[in-house]
Amino acid sequence: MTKNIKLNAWVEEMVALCQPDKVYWCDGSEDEYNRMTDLLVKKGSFLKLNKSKRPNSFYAVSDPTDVARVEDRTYICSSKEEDAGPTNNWMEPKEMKIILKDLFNGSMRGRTMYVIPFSMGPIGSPISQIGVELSDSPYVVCSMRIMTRIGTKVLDHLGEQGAFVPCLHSVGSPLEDGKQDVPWPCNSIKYIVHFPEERAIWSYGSGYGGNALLGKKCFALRIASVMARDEGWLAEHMLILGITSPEGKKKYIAAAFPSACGKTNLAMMTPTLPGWKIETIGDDIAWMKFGTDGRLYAINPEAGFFGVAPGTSMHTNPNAMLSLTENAIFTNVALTEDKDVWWDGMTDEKPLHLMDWLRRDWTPSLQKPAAHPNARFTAPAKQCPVMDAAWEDPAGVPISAILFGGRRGSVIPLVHEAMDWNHGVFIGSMIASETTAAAAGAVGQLRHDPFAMLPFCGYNMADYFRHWVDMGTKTTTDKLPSMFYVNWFRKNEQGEFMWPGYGDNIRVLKWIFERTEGVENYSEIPFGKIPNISAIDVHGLDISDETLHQLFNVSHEQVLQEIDEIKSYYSKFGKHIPKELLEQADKLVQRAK
Ligand code: O2Y
Ligand code: MN
Repeated sequence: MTKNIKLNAWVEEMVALCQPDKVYWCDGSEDEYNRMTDLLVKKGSFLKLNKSKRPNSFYAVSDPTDVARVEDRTYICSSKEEDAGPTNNWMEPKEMKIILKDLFNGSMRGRTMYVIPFSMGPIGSPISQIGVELSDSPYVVCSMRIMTRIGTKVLDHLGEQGAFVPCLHSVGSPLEDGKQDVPWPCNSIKYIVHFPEERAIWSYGSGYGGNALLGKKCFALRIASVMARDEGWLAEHMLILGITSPEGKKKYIAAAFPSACGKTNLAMMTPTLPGWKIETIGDDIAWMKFGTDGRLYAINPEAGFFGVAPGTSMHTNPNAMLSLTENAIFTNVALTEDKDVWWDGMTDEKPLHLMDWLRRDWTPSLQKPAAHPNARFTAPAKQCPVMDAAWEDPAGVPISAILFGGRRGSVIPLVHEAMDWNHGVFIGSMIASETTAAAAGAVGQLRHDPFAMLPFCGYNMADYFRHWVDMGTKTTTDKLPSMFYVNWFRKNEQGEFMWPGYGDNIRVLKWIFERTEGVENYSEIPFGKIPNISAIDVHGLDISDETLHQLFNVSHEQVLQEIDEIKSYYSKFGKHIPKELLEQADKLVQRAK
């Protein structure tokens, strides 16, 4: 219980609806975490990993039908359909509540309802927000303890009158009439529902990731984007990193990339250029507010990493690997004979025998993946060796540059800089990417993903563009971050990646750093400013001049095609598209002439 009257009343109402056998208020302690993991081990949901290899770490496999965010089951229930916009699923809120109340009615029978008070961001930061998740999943409790700040300290901060976002979650698998539990309970019916005006979240039927850890995508992006619009700040699908030059000058960069485009890798990058240092503030979400000095300050609202495991290795992301050495949870990866974890791409040499994520025997000769492509690690951010000293600073860090990126095999240059803020908003709105396994659905198709927010914007995407345009008027131009579009994924005619990526991306970040210092080492193409070829530091890199030129080459036809693409995309939004963005499209046409 708490002194917060609204919270008590809401919990009481939801208990009456969901009818759990017990209600447990999480205090967030280590002892509680240990009891919860013991319970999960006893239930068969967790397997404790070899403590000499991976201390205090656990292995879970989900139901094979519950492996990723379910975008087609995700709804934004604003009163008016127009306010959800053409990119979101919508239903009238009262109609949706009837469906949900029917589903949640008795959904927790035979289970415990866990009350999880959580803070998104350091407790007490003027940028942070509080939520309370009610869940019947102990897996969610353990994951929320890693991913957010939970427990009594949050309730203490909330006090009697504090506001919170109510987040109701049930796996939708009541245990009545002696029904046996399963290691990963869930329901074939799934609803991930947001009520933006009420600032409430109801999630039913899934126990996985973004569907169930409601602080992350549901609150920190979909609901927070609405709060940010109404209150004049930004809630973004962005990593935040600190970059220090060999001279010791430090800046912070935020970067938006669609799901599974390497945000975690960039956030924790080991630079290949001597003397440069990258430190991590966050790998997925940024909340940004203007400070009294007129600059934009960002916090990472999360406290952990929920990263894609396949492809993560000591080559691709050593700092992520070192973050996972203890106190971690692994979901849908493979299990080694000595009870450690393995996933595709983790080591050059494959283990001789594994149990795959479907609990089947696996040997390399099968020539199929051992882990699910969206298998995840969950680990405390503080374990990352390159966490920035300011990562929990309640004031946030000042942002000098904002990067947009996507997975584009052609057309988009390795890097280009926006001419000004509105042009930056335009290029953010232009992001398109080849799809990956992070969301259920087809892989490898090009989809528009403006600001990497397509699955995460809690209101009409074109109104969200308007909010970005408006944010540019709230301070002086010199205080606004510069904006850039990067593309690490360009391919040559043979279909091979032309840019090495990973630690070599520092070469692009170095140019960006210099541009924020006002170094005039660029030329203009219709898309924007690109580095003079000599301005990309290729020292120690085996890359031909021809490849370097190709990385920036965009034909006239490709520019015209991209303009047609964006104009036809904008037409979906009708009168909601800000005139400033239509002007940017016209300017691009002019520059292309
Ligand atoms: O599959 C999920 O539920 C997780 S998706 C995810 C997790 C961490 C960071 N980003 C994402 C994403 O889809 O953008
Ligand atoms: Mn993400």
